[in-house]
Amino acid sequence: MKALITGVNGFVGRHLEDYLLSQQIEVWGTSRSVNHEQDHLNRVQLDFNQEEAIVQLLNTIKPDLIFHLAAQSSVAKSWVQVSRTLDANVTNTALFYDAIKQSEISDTVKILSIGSSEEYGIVSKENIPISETDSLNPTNPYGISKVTQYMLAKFYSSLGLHIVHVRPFNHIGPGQKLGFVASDFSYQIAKIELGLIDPVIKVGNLSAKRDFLDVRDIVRAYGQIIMEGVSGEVYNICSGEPIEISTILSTLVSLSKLRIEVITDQSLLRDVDIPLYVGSNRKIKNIIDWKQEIPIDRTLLEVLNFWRGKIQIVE
Ligand code: A2R
Ligand code: GDD
Repeated sequence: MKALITGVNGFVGRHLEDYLLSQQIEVWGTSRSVNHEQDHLNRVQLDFNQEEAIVQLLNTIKPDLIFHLAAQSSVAKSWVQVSRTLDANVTNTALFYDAIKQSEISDTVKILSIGSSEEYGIVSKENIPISETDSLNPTNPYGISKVTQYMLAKFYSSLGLHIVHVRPFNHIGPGQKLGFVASDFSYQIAKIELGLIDPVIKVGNLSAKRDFLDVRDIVRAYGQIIMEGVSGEVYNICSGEPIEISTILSTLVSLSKLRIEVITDQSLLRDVDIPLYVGSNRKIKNIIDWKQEIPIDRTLLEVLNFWRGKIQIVE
């Protein structure tokens, strides 16, 4: 069995590659820029606007599975990069599906489309935990792009491609970039521990509640749902448990033995920040044998240790 991951060098892509390799699946991965040091990792260069080249690539590799991860992944960035977010997440996805349709694998390949809990946007209290049938009211360009990706998944599915759409809720873990809450807090704590900055941590909205999973639990679900999910259908991937952002902060601070002052950085506050996202995972559990395995406290320690190691190497 062969898999192709777009955006393989990103946070989730690397964890997904590890998981698939552990399942004896051959993995190929695309990036907009590939250097020769990565050749042994089956990396291939891919520009989404080069349709002919993508068709050729698919005809050469002939993957059985395609995980389409490549995207502008930051909600915060999407407020200031609206058209870039739509280009990366919507236009590129349509171009990619067109190329798949023209390739020799169009009848056989199984595709996973990555959406987001941000597709739900404003949710009324009686709809908590959020189910896949709840209405979609996105409140930011990222959420809009992911709803559109969902529409594209349904559209191309109706044209004959096998595409399953997933809505992962927040996922964190070692290797995540800055710009996401657990990494942003851990990075600052690691710098404070080394005396590189004053013992003051800058934060955004601490009152929001999110449904967090470890990225390794998420990619395990991806690996199974691509095989078992129904084309054109959508599946939440979530824990079902809300955690307040203030708890993420206090857990990380408690893992460090330091006294740290917390201040709100106005630039980290968003115009709209949904107060509560918590999902129902009933639908996915009906289809695959999956449950959360990694407790979030363990993930947070690993994220902090990741930044501790990285800062020591860099500074
Ligand atoms: O091409 P690279 O190697 O720079 O990979 C990046 C790729 N990417 C893009 N590809 C095409 N056109 C773009 N405008 C574009 N912007 C980014 O997607 C990047 O490494 C990869 C995504 O990696 P991360 O930003 O680390 O996102 P993460 O957390 O791995 O998210 C994976 C998927 C995305 O669909 C998210 O929206 C969703 O999971 O949460
Ligand atoms: N990034 C960040 N940095 N967020 C902060 C901070 C901070 O310093 N302080 C508080 N927050 C709050 C945000 O306002 C938001 O309510 C919450 O922490 C989570 O923010 P992010 O980690 O940036 O994630 P996100 O929820 O916006 O988006 C992530 O989850 C989506 C699924 O729900 C991303 O991984 C998306 O790609 C993913 O689709």
